[in-house]
Amino acid sequence: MKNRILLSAVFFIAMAAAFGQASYLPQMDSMEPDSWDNPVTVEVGVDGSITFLERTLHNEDDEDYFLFVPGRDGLLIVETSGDIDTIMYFYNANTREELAYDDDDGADLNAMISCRVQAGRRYIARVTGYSGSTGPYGFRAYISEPVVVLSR
Ligand SMILES: [Ca+2]
Ligand SMILES: [Ca+2]
Repeated sequence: MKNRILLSAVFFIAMAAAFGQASYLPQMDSMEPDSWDNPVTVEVGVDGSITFLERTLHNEDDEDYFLFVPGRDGLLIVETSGDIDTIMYFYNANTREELAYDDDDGADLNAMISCRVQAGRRYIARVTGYSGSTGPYGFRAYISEPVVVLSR
C-alpha cells in the first residue's frame, strides 16, 4: 500500500516535469538578432498616440535593444505593453551610462521609464523578462507634452 502511494507520487512528479518541458516557447521575432551594437531603431512619438512596435522575448536569455534620437528636448516616456513581465534599462548610447531602470511602473507588470532627454542625443533601451518571463510584447517611446510654466 505504501509503495503504491509512493509510485503514484513519482508518476505524478514525472508527468508534471514532462509537461513543464513541453511548454510552448515563443518564436524569435523578425528583428532578431539585435544587440547593443545592432539595436532596432525606433521613431520617437510626439505624443501618446504612437503605436507599439511588436516584439517577442523568445527565451529567458533574450534581450531586445532599441535606439532612438529625440527630435526635441522633453520628458521621454518609454514603455512596454502586453501580458508578460518586462524590465527595462535606459542608457545614454554614447557614454553607455545607465540613466534609469524600471520593472513594473507601466500597466500591470510592464516596465515604464520617464526621463528628461535632449534633442539629437542617442539613447538605448534594453528590454528583458523579469525572472525569465517570455512572450510577445509591445514597445514605444514618445515625448510627452512639455509643461508650460506661465510667469506672472
Ligand atoms: Ca527578442
Ligand atoms: Ca515588470
